Amino acid sequence: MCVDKCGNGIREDREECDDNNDLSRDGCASDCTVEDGFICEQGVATPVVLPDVCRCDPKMSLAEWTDFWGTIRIVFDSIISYNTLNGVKSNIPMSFC
Ligand SMILES: [Ca+2]
Ligand SMILES: [Ca+2]
Repeated sequence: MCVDKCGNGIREDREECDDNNDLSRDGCASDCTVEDGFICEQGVATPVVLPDVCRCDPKMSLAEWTDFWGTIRIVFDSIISYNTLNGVKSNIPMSFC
């Protein structure tokens, strides 16, 4: 018998996501709905179906020039990680979304 089960890592009919656990606040809630501020993608690697991967979906709220030297200020509505030419400057867990 085949029964939809939230948390089994396989996205089934009525599930928006399934990240292979029954925890909330990690992007995919315990009822298999996508949580605010996250987007989830199904991790498909043929022929194996992997659990969904959920990550922050930060929205940029402001970008402006701050001076004549080419400095810009960019503001997001959540904590993000970002890269520069020197490498990753911040890598905040997505639970801070
Ligand atoms: Ca499932
Ligand atoms: Ca979860």
